[in-house]
Amino acid sequence: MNAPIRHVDPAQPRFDWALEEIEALFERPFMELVFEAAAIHRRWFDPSEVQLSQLLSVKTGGCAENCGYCSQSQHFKTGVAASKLMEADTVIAAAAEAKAGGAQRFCMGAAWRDLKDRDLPKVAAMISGVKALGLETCATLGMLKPEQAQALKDAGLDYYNHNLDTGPDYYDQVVTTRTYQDRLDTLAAVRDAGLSTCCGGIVGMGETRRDRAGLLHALATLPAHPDSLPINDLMPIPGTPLGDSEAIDGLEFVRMIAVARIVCPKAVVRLSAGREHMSRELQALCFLAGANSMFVGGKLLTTSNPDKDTDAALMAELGLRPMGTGTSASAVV
Ligand code: SAM
Ligand code: DTB
Ligand code: SF4
Repeated sequence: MNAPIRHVDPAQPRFDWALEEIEALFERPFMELVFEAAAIHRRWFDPSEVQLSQLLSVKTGGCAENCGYCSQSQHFKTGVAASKLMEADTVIAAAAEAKAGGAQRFCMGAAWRDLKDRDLPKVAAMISGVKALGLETCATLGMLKPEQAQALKDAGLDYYNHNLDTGPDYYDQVVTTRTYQDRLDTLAAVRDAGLSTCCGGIVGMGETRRDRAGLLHALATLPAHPDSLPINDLMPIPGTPLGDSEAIDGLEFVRMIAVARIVCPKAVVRLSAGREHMSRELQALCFLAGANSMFVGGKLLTTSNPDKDTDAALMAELGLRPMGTGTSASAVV
């Protein structure tokens, strides 16, 4: 007797991806890949909706880590001056401005290797204040201990961003002051505290397609897929080891978005850093291939991002609107 045919729904999340399967997705004919990603996108999301986050660097520069892409590492001369942790009131005022500009989530970033307990009260005050404005809250503060993750949750934190950055085999070419396992441990603490996870990486750092597949494999085989999955195109920073990296081909970037959408079908995939250098057409292809989030406001952490009017025009032209509002982009952004 023949074995029964198993109908596998490609839109259902899977956690048993093999690296080779993900590599095979990258190898698919471009049009087929984008079509499949777009179809999966439509199974879980309204494809006209885009989630809008805004960043603020609440503690800039002087970081002890040596991430080869980063303007804020104390190991490299990048011209970014180190500053102290901002006052909570100043951060809350910036968040109110971001909300008025159309942001839905406010993400506070600190150039720290890890969160120190002495900074927790001030960070908790920022989070509570931003949450009280009616914004979703996100923070990215480096490594966390389980009890710190819980304290952030108690303060009103919704999301914690902690990226795996690249595939495990390429990781030590990018950073040597921490391990992949360190990142995975913090992500476990974040999940265990009941926080939503924001986890992705960077492309355009000289990695191979296999490394890019390796990053998506690591993400898709986590105990829970990231809720938000940022794909950053490297913002090359003069003075860093990766400052002269060759830019990734635009269509290869779209493949990265499409494969992310397929392997983590329910994640909100963010077209993150690097939009400043992308044409409208390339961004449109990314949204078609399953991206449904972006950073708004003219600045990321230390580098620039398209301004409010440019993004409002882009969203209007593409018929996109802020997620969950049912309102046209021009009315909100
Ligand atoms: N220090 C914390 C950490 O590394 O987890 C939080 C801030 S860090 C700047 C957040 C993330 O921004 C990094 O993990 C990296 O993925 C991304 N990033 C940093 N510099 C970048 C660059 N030049 N281009 C693209 N993405 C970048
Ligand atoms: C993420 O994945 N990208 C954001 C956020 N998480 C913290 C940061 C992008 C930083 C780009 C370089 C800069 O502005 O310094
Ligand atoms: Fe520090 Fe984060 Fe920059 Fe790495 S990416 S040097 S941990 S601020």
